[in-house]
Amino acid sequence: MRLLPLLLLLLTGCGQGQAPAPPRELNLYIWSEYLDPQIPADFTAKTGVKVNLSLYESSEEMLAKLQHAGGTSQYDLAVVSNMLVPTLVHLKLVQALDHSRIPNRQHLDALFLDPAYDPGNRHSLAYQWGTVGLLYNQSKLPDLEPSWGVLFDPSKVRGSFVLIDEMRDQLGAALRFLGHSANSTDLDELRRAGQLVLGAKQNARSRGFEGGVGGKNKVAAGLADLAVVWSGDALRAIEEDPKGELAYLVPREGSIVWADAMVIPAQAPNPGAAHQFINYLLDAQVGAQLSRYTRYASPNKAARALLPKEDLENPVLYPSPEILARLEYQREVGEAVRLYDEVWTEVKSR
Ligand code: N2P
Repeated sequence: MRLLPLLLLLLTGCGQGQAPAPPRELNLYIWSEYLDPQIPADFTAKTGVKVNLSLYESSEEMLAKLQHAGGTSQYDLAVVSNMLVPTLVHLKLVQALDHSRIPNRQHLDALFLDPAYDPGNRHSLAYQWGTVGLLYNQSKLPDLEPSWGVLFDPSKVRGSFVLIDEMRDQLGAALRFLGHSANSTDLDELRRAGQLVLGAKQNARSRGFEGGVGGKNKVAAGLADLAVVWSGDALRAIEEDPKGELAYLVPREGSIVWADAMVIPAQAPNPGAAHQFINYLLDAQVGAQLSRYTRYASPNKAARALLPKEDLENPVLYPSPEILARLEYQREVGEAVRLYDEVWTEVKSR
C-alpha cells in the first residue's frame, strides 16, 4: 500500500475493524432558563450531536466550578458574563476560538465585535444582553417608588423583597444608590455598599438572596412583593402572569447593563461541537428564536431583523434612550475584584 492512501485511511478513521466513532456530545454550562429547549433539539436532529445541559445560578458558582480541579474538562461550551472573560482568559480557563469555524459571527452588532473585554473576540462571542432592575407586584405595591431605596432605605421599604445572589449586580445596585459607579474600585465606597446590602438582608421584610431565576419565581408565586432580577426573567414572569399584576422598573439612581458571552473551556472534550453550536446560535433564525424565548435583547443584528416589532419596541427588552442614559455598562474591575469578594463574603456570612 502506498503511503498517501494509508495516511488518508488513518486520518479519516475508515479502516477496517475500526471501532465506530463515539457518539458526539456537547456539554453546555449555562444559566438556568436561558435556552429554548427546541434549539438544542433541532441542533441534534441536524448534526447528530447530543446536547447535555448543566445549569448554574450565579457567576460565583460558575467560576468556582471552572476553577475546581478538572472543571474546565467537564464542559465544551459555557455562557458567562462577558465582564468575566478577561478573568477566565487570565486564569487560562478558556481557549481561543477558531473564527474560521464560526462564519455567523458576522451577524453580531458592531458593538459586540472586537469589544474592550475581549479584543478581536479571541475568546468569546456575545449571547444575549439585558439589565438589572426590580420585578414587583403592582397590586401589592401600587405606587412603588422607582428607587433602590425600597431595599436600602428602611423608611422606604414597603413590601417583602428578594435580593439577587450575584455579587457584582447586588453590590452594583447599592453603589448606584449611593451615587457611585457600579464599577467602583474604591474600598470605602464598596464597604458602604456592603453595609447597605447587609442592612437590607437583615431587614424583617427581606426574603433573602436568590440566584438566577429564584427571585422572579418568588414574586411570580406571590411569596415576595419585589425582587432584584434581570430584565428577561422579569419579562417572562410578566408575560406568564395570568393576573397581569407584575411589572419591571429600572430605579432612577441608575443600574447596570450587562452582556453574556459564549466561551470554550480550556480542556473541552469536544471543541469541534462547541464551535458548531456557537455558529448555530449565531444564525439569524436561531438567534431570533433564542431571544423570543429568553426575553433578553439580542446582540445579533441579523436576528433582530426577524424579531417582532412589539419586542423591539418593548423597553424591558430594549431600554429607551431615557433609561439607557441611567445605565452603566458592567466592566471587569481588575485587582479590585478582591475587595468585592471580601465585602460580599462579609455580607453573605453575617
Ligand atoms: C437567565 C439568566 C440571565 C443571565 N435566567 C444574566 N447574566
